[in-house]
Amino acid sequence: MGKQDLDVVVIGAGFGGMYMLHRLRKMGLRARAYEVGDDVGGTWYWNRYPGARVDVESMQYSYQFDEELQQEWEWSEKYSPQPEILRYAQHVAERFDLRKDIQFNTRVTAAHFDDANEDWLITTDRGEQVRARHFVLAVGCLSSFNVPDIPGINDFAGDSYYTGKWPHKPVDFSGQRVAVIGTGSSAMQSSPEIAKQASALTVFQRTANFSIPAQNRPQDPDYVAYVKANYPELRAKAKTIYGGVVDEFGTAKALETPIEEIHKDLEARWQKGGLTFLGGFTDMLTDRQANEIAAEFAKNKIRSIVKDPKTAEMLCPKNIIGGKRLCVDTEYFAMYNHPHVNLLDVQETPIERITAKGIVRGGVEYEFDSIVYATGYDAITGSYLRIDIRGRNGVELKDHWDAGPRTYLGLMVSGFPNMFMVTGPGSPSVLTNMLPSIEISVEWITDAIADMRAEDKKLCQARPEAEAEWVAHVNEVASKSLRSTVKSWYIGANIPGKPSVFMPYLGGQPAYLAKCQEVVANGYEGFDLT
Ligand code: N01
Repeated sequence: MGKQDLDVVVIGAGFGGMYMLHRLRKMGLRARAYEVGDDVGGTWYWNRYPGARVDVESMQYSYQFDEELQQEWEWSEKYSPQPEILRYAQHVAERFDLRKDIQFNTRVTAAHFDDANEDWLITTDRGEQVRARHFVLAVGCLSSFNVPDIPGINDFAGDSYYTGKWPHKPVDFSGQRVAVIGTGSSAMQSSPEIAKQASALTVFQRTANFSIPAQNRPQDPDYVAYVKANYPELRAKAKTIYGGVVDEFGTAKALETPIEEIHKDLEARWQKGGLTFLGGFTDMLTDRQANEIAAEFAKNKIRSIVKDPKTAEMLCPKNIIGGKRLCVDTEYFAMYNHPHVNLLDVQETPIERITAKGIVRGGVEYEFDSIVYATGYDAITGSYLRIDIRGRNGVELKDHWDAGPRTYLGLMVSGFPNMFMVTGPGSPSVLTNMLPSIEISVEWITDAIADMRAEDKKLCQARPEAEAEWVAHVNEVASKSLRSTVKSWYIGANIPGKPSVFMPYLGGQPAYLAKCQEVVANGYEGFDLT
C-alpha cells in the first residue's frame, strides 16, 4: 500500500468545509480543502445579489462550536445581510487560521477510489493529483446554480446575471429595463431592490409562491444580551426542536382548534414574520384542510397588499402552502403597486426564446437592458454529480444515484469507502437550520475518523443493506408529508430529467441526531470498519 499525501481532502470552504478543516487540524491530521471561489463563504460567497440575506435569525444561524466566537461576534440585524455573513465567514477563517490549508480558485474535477492502495486519488482543474485516506464532500446543498434551458439564452446583447453567481462588484441597474426570471426566494429578495433602481422591472413568473414578510429589524440589544447570556441552554434546546431553531411552536392540531384561534395565531405569526408561519399547529403540512386555512390566509394578505386585482390573483399560489419552501420577503408584494413594475405569467404563456434584445413570450418581444436569472439550483445532488466520483471497482456515483440519491444517514454511500458527506442527501439539511446541521455532520464525521484511528481501522464503509433501509425510511417519512406531493426542488422537479425523489430527510433534526448517536453507540451499526 502506497503512502498518502494527506490524511483528508475536503471539497468546499463554505461553512461545512471550514468547520471540517478546523476539526481535522485540531485532531493533528494533514488536511487540505479545495475551493472554487477565491475566498471562504460558499453559498454566501456566491450569492451577492441585492437583497440577499439569511431567513433564519442570525443569532441562531451561526456556529456554536466555539463559545468565544459566538460571544464576540455582533450581528447587526435580525436577519443579517449577505455581506455581513460573508464577513463572519472571513472572521472565522482568520480566527482559526484556516486559509493556509485552503487552496482557492481550484475545482476538484475527479475523485477516484484506488482499490489497490485503498485511498482516494483527487484530481483538480489545475492538473494536480493528490492522494488522501479520507475524502469529505462539503459542497453545499444549493451551490450548483441552474442555467435554464431557454433557446437563445446566449444571444442576449445586454447583461445577464445569475443570482447564484453574482458579480463581485456592485451592479447598477439605474435607468435600466430589467427582467427577472423566477419567483423563488432569490427573486423575492432581489426584485424589490432592483425595482428601486430600474426604470422598468418585469418579473417572469412560472409558479406563484407563498412568502411571509421578514419583518427584519436591527438587533435589539436586550435580546442580544439575553441570547449571549443563555447561549448554551438555547443551543441545547434548539437540538430538541424539529428544525433546529428555537421559536414558539404550537402543539395543537388546527383541525381541532376554532377558526378564530387559528386566524389569530396566523396573524400574530405574519406580524412577527419569518419561516415559522405554519408552526402554530402540528397538522399544517400533513392535513390538506388545515393547510388550506393557512394558504387562504396568506392569499388574502396578498390581495390586501397588491392593489391591482388581476396582478394580485396572478400572485396567489395554486399550490399548498409550505410544499415549496416558504419565501421570506421585504416588500415583495407591495413592489407590484409601483407603476414601473410588471408581472408576466409564463406558466400558460411560456418564454419562447431569448433574443439579442430581450425575451419573446406569446409572440411578443419584450426588450431589456439586463436579464436576471433567479432560476434556482440543481439542488442537493447537483454539486456531487458535477464531480467525476468513482468508488470501489470504478463504480460511478452518478450510476449509483441513477434513480435518486442513495446514502446511509446522508453521511456515506455504500461502495464508496472513506467518502463522507456534510449534510448529504438523506440528512435533514435544507429543512433545518443549516449551521447546526452542518455541525452535526462535521462532528459525526470527525469523531468517526478519530475512532477509526484509535482502533487502527483503515476503512469505513456503509453496508448496502443499511443504506437501503435508510433510503426506505427517508421515503416513508416523506410520503406522510404534503411536501412530497408538490413539484419542487426538494424532489428535483425543477431540473429536467432529474429523478423524482424527495431528497432531504423529513424526520427532523432531533430524530436524525438521535439516530446518528445510536448508530455510534451500537458500534457503528450499519458500517463496516476494517
Ligand atoms: O430558487 P427556486 P431560489 N422559466 O428554485 C423559476 C434557498 N434560498 O434561488 O417554480 C421560467 O426556489 C422557478 O419556477 P418554478 C431557499 O432554500 C434561501 O429562489 O420551477 N421560470 C422558480 O420560480 C430556496 O428555496 C434564501 O415553476 C423558471 C425560480 O425560477 C432555495 O435557496 C435566499 C425557469 C427558481 O426558484 C432556492 O431559491 C435565496 C424557466 N425555464 C435562496 N426555470 C434565504 O433567504 C426556473 N424558473 C436564506
